Amino acid sequence: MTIIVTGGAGFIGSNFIFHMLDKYPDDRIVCLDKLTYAGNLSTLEPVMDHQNFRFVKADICDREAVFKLFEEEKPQVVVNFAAESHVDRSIDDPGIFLRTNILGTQTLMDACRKYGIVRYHQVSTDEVYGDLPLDRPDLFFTETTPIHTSSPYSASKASADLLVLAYHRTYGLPVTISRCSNNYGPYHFPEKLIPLMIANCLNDKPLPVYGEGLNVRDWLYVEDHCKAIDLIIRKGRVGEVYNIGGHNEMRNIDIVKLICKTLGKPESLITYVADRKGHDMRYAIDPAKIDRELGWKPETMFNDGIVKTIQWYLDHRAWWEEIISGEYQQYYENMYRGR
Ligand code: NAD
Ligand code: TDX
Repeated sequence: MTIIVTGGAGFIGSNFIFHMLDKYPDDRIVCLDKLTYAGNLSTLEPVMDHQNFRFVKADICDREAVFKLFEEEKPQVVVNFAAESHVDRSIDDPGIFLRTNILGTQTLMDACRKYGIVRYHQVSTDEVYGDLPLDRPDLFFTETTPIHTSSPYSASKASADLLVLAYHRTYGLPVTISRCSNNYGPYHFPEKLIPLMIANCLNDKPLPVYGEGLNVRDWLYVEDHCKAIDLIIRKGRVGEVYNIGGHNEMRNIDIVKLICKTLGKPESLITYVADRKGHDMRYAIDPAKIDRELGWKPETMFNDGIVKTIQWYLDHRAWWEEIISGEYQQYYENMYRGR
């Protein structure tokens, strides 16, 4: 089987490629990635020479390049991870989010229609459901929770989801969608909460917590997300949406304190900064459907996963230090200056 994985030089896509090549060494994986600021070819170094792996640098919005690749590879499965993924950047400049996340999805599905595939899988997010109040811990997102987005990022992901379902209904494209909660683990780009706090702690820099740090996210170890997608593309029902989450809700401030404690750094590094505009309060996934239909359950508990993750950042300093030098430095200055 040939699988095109878009966005495979990013955080979750790269972990997915490692998982797939390890588990199914006879399947061919073709990674299509534009290598934006968030894509890193060095991440894929361990598999670059794998005989069943090919990397192609291209934009998912580039119709000609995408169609050419489909013509060459005739994939059976497409898994679309490629996206602009950082909420703060979408608040700053929404345009590229609409282009990549919506029009890129359309381009990929048009290629799927033209060349024929067995499955198109859209990697979506729990953020399409909006947020839940802190005082209603009994409420969770299910697959039938109405779409109710807050940021340009989540609006672009929700738009793509609707387009995917429309291509299924209108053209009969065999699609599935997964909506996962916050991931953490190796190769997480250091602009996101957990890797940013680890990197800043290690450099004895202030730890910028938005608002009061009371917002809740439902954290899942990245490998568990990859295993869930693997199951969905093989056994999931066409036309269906599957929520993925670990029932592991944590307040931001508690995560930051845990990172300080694990690294032996003082909590005095914590700095409360201006809140994110439109900041979602709480995300919480009900993963009952994927458990019931596909037998998926998270395997890594947060206490183990966070220790493994911190250790990974300690062991791979060169990977993230290169990222936070250069262009990223300018982003950091702009995002956090005077906040
Ligand atoms: P990431 O930002 O780490 O990686 C995105 C990758 O997509 C990068 O390699 C980048 O170069 C590539 N890319 C961006 N624009 C492209 C384009 N136009 N053409 C081709 N490639 C392009 O993102 P991530 O955290 O790995 O997220 C992957 C997917 O999972 C996204 O669709 C995101 O919405 C979704 N998701 C992420 C999380 C999370 O916690 N990180 C949770 C749920 C869902
Ligand atoms: O410096 C920070 N300080 C801070 O308090 C950063 C970067 C974040 N935060 C807060 C904002 C959020 O409440 O931490 C929480 C997590 O923030 P992010 O890591 O930016 O993730 P989030 O906004 O929850 O979105 C993530 O999960 C869903 C991914 O980036 C999305 O791609 C995914 O869809």
